[in-house]
Amino acid sequence: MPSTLAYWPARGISNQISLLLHYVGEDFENKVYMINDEDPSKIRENFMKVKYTLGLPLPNLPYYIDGDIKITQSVAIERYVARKYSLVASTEKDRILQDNLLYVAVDLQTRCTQLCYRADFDTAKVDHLKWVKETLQQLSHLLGKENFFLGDKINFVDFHLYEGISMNTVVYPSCLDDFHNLQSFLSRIENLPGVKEYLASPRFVKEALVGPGASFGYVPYKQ
Ligand SMILES: N[C@@H](CCC(=O)N[C@@H](CS)C(=O)NCC(=O)O)C(=O)O
Repeated sequence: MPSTLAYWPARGISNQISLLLHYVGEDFENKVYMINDEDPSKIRENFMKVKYTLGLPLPNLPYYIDGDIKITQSVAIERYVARKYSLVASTEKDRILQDNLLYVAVDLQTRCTQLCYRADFDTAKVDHLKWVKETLQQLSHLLGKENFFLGDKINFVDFHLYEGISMNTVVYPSCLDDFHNLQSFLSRIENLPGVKEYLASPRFVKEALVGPGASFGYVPYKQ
Protein backbone atom coordinates (compact mmCIF):
# COMPACT_ATOMS: atom_id res chain seq x y z
CA MET A 1 0.00 0.00 0.00
CA PRO A 2 1.39 3.43 -0.90
CA SER A 3 2.53 5.67 1.93
CA THR A 4 1.09 9.17 2.34
CA LEU A 5 2.82 12.50 2.78
CA ALA A 6 0.33 15.26 3.51
CA TYR A 7 0.73 19.02 3.64
CA TRP A 8 -0.73 22.31 2.48
CA PRO A 9 -0.37 23.38 -1.19
CA ALA A 10 3.01 25.07 -0.69
CA ARG A 11 6.68 24.16 -0.35
CA GLY A 12 6.58 25.36 3.26
CA ILE A 13 8.43 22.97 5.55
CA SER A 14 7.61 19.80 3.62
CA ASN A 15 9.05 19.89 0.12
CA GLN A 16 12.40 18.37 1.11
CA ILE A 17 10.48 15.24 2.13
CA SER A 18 8.72 15.12 -1.27
CA LEU A 19 12.10 15.45 -2.97
CA LEU A 20 13.51 12.62 -0.88
CA LEU A 21 10.53 10.33 -1.54
CA HIS A 22 10.64 11.01 -5.28
CA TYR A 23 14.40 10.35 -5.33
CA VAL A 24 14.12 6.98 -3.58
CA GLY A 25 11.16 6.06 -5.79
CA GLU A 26 8.77 5.31 -2.94
CA ASP A 27 5.21 4.62 -4.00
CA PHE A 28 3.46 7.42 -2.11
CA GLU A 29 0.51 9.77 -2.30
CA ASN A 30 1.45 13.43 -2.03
CA LYS A 31 -1.78 14.51 -0.33
CA VAL A 32 -2.68 18.19 -0.45
CA TYR A 33 -5.13 19.78 1.98
CA MET A 34 -6.54 22.54 -0.17
CA ILE A 35 -6.78 25.99 1.36
CA ASN A 36 -10.00 27.98 1.31
CA ASP A 37 -8.47 31.34 0.55
CA GLU A 38 -11.82 32.98 -0.21
CA ASP A 39 -12.91 32.74 3.42
CA PRO A 40 -10.07 33.48 5.90
CA SER A 41 -12.04 31.89 8.76
CA LYS A 42 -12.03 28.57 6.88
CA ILE A 43 -8.48 28.49 5.51
CA ARG A 44 -7.50 25.40 7.51
CA GLU A 45 -10.87 23.64 7.60
CA ASN A 46 -10.01 20.80 5.17
CA PHE A 47 -7.31 19.57 7.53
CA MET A 48 -9.06 20.53 10.77
CA LYS A 49 -12.02 18.30 9.83
CA VAL A 50 -9.78 15.22 9.88
CA LYS A 51 -6.86 16.28 12.09
CA TYR A 52 -7.87 14.13 15.08
CA THR A 53 -9.27 11.19 13.11
CA LEU A 54 -6.08 9.90 11.49
CA GLY A 55 -4.52 8.15 14.46
CA LEU A 56 -1.54 10.50 14.48
CA PRO A 57 0.04 10.54 17.96
CA LEU A 58 0.82 14.28 17.64
CA PRO A 59 -1.49 15.57 14.88
CA ASN A 60 0.04 18.22 12.63
CA LEU A 61 1.11 18.96 9.06
CA PRO A 62 3.14 17.66 7.39
CA TYR A 63 2.28 14.12 8.35
CA TYR A 64 3.51 10.84 6.93
CA ILE A 65 1.74 7.49 7.12
CA ASP A 66 3.46 4.28 6.12
CA GLY A 67 1.32 1.34 7.26
CA ASP A 68 1.37 1.39 11.07
CA ILE A 69 3.96 4.13 11.12
CA LYS A 70 2.42 7.57 11.65
CA ILE A 71 4.76 10.52 12.02
CA THR A 72 4.51 14.30 12.27
CA GLN A 73 7.27 16.91 12.64
CA SER A 74 9.02 17.46 9.35
CA VAL A 75 12.49 16.58 10.62
CA ALA A 76 11.26 13.37 12.30
CA ILE A 77 9.64 12.35 8.99
CA GLU A 78 12.71 13.03 6.89
CA ARG A 79 14.96 11.25 9.36
CA TYR A 80 12.69 8.18 9.21
CA VAL A 81 12.70 8.17 5.38
CA ALA A 82 16.46 8.69 5.37
CA ARG A 83 17.02 5.71 7.69
CA LYS A 84 14.63 3.57 5.65
CA TYR A 85 16.68 4.17 2.49
CA SER A 86 20.14 4.35 4.11
CA LEU A 87 20.67 8.00 3.22
CA VAL A 88 22.26 8.73 6.58
CA ALA A 89 25.88 9.19 7.61
CA SER A 90 27.66 6.08 8.82
CA THR A 91 30.46 7.42 11.00
CA GLU A 92 30.21 9.60 14.10
CA LYS A 93 32.27 12.34 12.42
CA ASP A 94 29.86 12.41 9.46
CA ARG A 95 26.79 12.18 11.71
CA ILE A 96 27.93 15.33 13.50
CA LEU A 97 28.37 17.17 10.19
CA GLN A 98 25.07 15.78 8.88
CA ASP A 99 23.15 17.05 11.94
CA ASN A 100 24.95 20.38 11.87
CA LEU A 101 24.01 20.83 8.20
CA LEU A 102 20.46 19.69 8.85
CA TYR A 103 19.83 22.60 11.19
CA VAL A 104 21.49 25.08 8.83
CA ALA A 105 19.02 23.85 6.20
CA VAL A 106 16.13 24.18 8.68
CA ASP A 107 17.26 27.75 9.43
CA LEU A 108 17.43 28.65 5.73
CA GLN A 109 13.95 27.24 5.20
CA THR A 110 12.14 28.52 8.29
CA ARG A 111 13.71 31.98 8.24
CA CYS A 112 12.62 32.25 4.61
CA THR A 113 9.02 31.23 5.35
CA GLN A 114 8.88 33.51 8.40
CA LEU A 115 10.14 36.42 6.30
CA CYS A 116 7.39 35.81 3.74
CA TYR A 117 4.73 36.36 6.43
CA ARG A 118 6.25 39.61 7.75
CA ALA A 119 4.03 42.65 7.23
CA ASP A 120 7.28 44.66 6.83
CA PHE A 121 8.59 42.19 4.23
CA ASP A 122 10.53 44.75 2.16
CA THR A 123 12.38 46.12 5.19
CA ALA A 124 12.92 42.74 6.89
CA LYS A 125 14.24 41.31 3.62
CA VAL A 126 17.35 43.50 3.81
CA ASP A 127 18.66 41.90 7.04
CA HIS A 128 17.47 38.47 5.97
CA LEU A 129 19.51 38.67 2.77
CA LYS A 130 22.66 39.65 4.69
CA TRP A 131 22.21 36.55 6.82
CA VAL A 132 21.49 34.36 3.77
CA LYS A 133 24.63 35.53 1.99
CA GLU A 134 26.79 34.86 5.04
CA THR A 135 25.26 31.39 5.38
CA LEU A 136 25.71 30.65 1.66
CA GLN A 137 29.34 31.74 1.93
CA GLN A 138 29.90 29.19 4.71
CA LEU A 139 28.11 26.45 2.76
CA SER A 140 30.01 27.23 -0.44
CA HIS A 141 33.31 27.04 1.45
CA LEU A 142 32.34 23.73 3.07
CA LEU A 143 31.10 22.16 -0.18
CA GLY A 144 34.24 23.14 -2.09
CA LYS A 145 34.61 20.85 -5.09
CA GLU A 146 32.55 17.98 -3.66
CA ASN A 147 29.37 16.77 -5.33
CA PHE A 148 27.37 16.62 -2.11
CA PHE A 149 27.86 18.04 1.37
CA LEU A 150 29.23 14.85 2.88
CA GLY A 151 31.32 13.98 -0.17
CA ASP A 152 30.39 11.70 -3.05
CA LYS A 153 27.61 9.82 -1.28
CA ILE A 154 24.29 11.67 -1.26
CA ASN A 155 22.76 12.18 2.19
CA PHE A 156 19.24 13.25 3.20
CA VAL A 157 20.56 16.66 4.29
CA ASP A 158 21.46 17.41 0.66
CA PHE A 159 17.73 17.50 -0.12
CA HIS A 160 16.99 19.80 2.78
CA LEU A 161 19.91 22.07 1.90
CA TYR A 162 18.64 22.14 -1.69
CA GLU A 163 15.24 23.19 -0.44
CA GLY A 164 16.53 25.86 1.94
CA ILE A 165 18.81 27.38 -0.69
CA SER A 166 16.32 27.12 -3.55
CA MET A 167 13.52 28.79 -1.53
CA ASN A 168 15.81 31.73 -0.84
CA THR A 169 16.55 32.10 -4.56
CA VAL A 170 12.83 32.76 -5.05
CA VAL A 171 13.06 35.69 -2.61
CA TYR A 172 16.44 36.83 -3.88
CA PRO A 173 17.15 35.45 -7.39
CA SER A 174 20.76 36.71 -7.53
CA CYS A 175 21.83 35.29 -4.14
CA LEU A 176 23.88 32.52 -5.78
CA ASP A 177 25.69 34.74 -8.28
CA ASP A 178 28.94 34.54 -6.30
CA PHE A 179 28.59 30.87 -5.42
CA HIS A 180 29.08 28.78 -8.55
CA ASN A 181 29.58 25.54 -6.66
CA LEU A 182 26.19 26.01 -4.94
CA GLN A 183 24.57 26.67 -8.34
CA SER A 184 26.07 23.39 -9.57
CA PHE A 185 24.89 21.65 -6.41
CA LEU A 186 21.30 22.82 -7.03
CA SER A 187 21.36 21.57 -10.62
CA ARG A 188 22.91 18.29 -9.50
CA ILE A 189 19.93 17.70 -7.18
CA GLU A 190 17.46 18.97 -9.80
CA ASN A 191 18.74 16.40 -12.31
CA LEU A 192 18.52 13.38 -10.05
CA PRO A 193 16.19 10.67 -11.35
CA GLY A 194 12.78 11.01 -9.74
CA VAL A 195 13.51 14.55 -8.60
CA LYS A 196 13.77 15.84 -12.18
CA GLU A 197 10.33 14.48 -13.11
CA TYR A 198 8.76 15.79 -9.90
CA LEU A 199 10.17 19.31 -10.33
CA ALA A 200 8.86 19.39 -13.92
CA SER A 201 5.38 18.22 -12.87
CA PRO A 202 2.40 20.50 -12.13
CA ARG A 203 2.58 19.29 -8.52
CA PHE A 204 5.68 21.41 -7.91
CA VAL A 205 5.35 25.20 -8.09
CA LYS A 206 8.71 26.83 -7.43
CA GLU A 207 7.28 30.17 -6.31
CA ALA A 208 4.67 28.65 -3.98
CA LEU A 209 6.66 29.07 -0.79
CA VAL A 210 3.94 29.63 1.80
CA GLY A 211 0.20 29.98 2.43
CA PRO A 212 -2.29 32.81 2.05
CA GLY A 213 -1.90 35.89 4.22
CA ALA A 214 1.79 36.13 3.40
CA SER A 215 3.34 39.33 2.00
CA PHE A 216 5.31 37.25 -0.50
CA GLY A 217 5.42 33.69 -1.80
CA TYR A 218 1.77 32.67 -1.90
CA VAL A 219 0.63 31.16 -5.19
CA PRO A 220 -2.98 29.84 -5.33
CA TYR A 221 -2.70 26.16 -6.19
CA LYS A 222 -4.94 24.47 -8.75
CA GLN A 223 -5.56 20.79 -8.08
N1 LIG B 1 7.84 21.90 13.82
C1 LIG B 1 6.76 21.41 13.02
C2 LIG B 1 5.86 22.58 12.62
C3 LIG B 1 4.53 22.09 12.10
C4 LIG B 1 3.61 23.24 11.71
O1 LIG B 1 3.66 24.34 12.29
N2 LIG B 1 2.77 22.99 10.71
C5 LIG B 1 1.89 24.02 10.19
C6 LIG B 1 2.22 24.24 8.72
S1 LIG B 1 3.84 24.82 8.47
C7 LIG B 1 0.45 23.63 10.25
O2 LIG B 1 -0.37 24.26 9.61
N3 LIG B 1 0.09 22.59 11.02
C8 LIG B 1 -1.27 22.13 11.10
C9 LIG B 1 -1.89 22.39 12.44
O3 LIG B 1 -1.26 23.07 13.27
O4 LIG B 1 -3.02 21.97 12.65
C10 LIG B 1 7.31 20.63 11.81
O5 LIG B 1 8.50 20.83 11.46
O6 LIG B 1 6.62 19.80 11.23
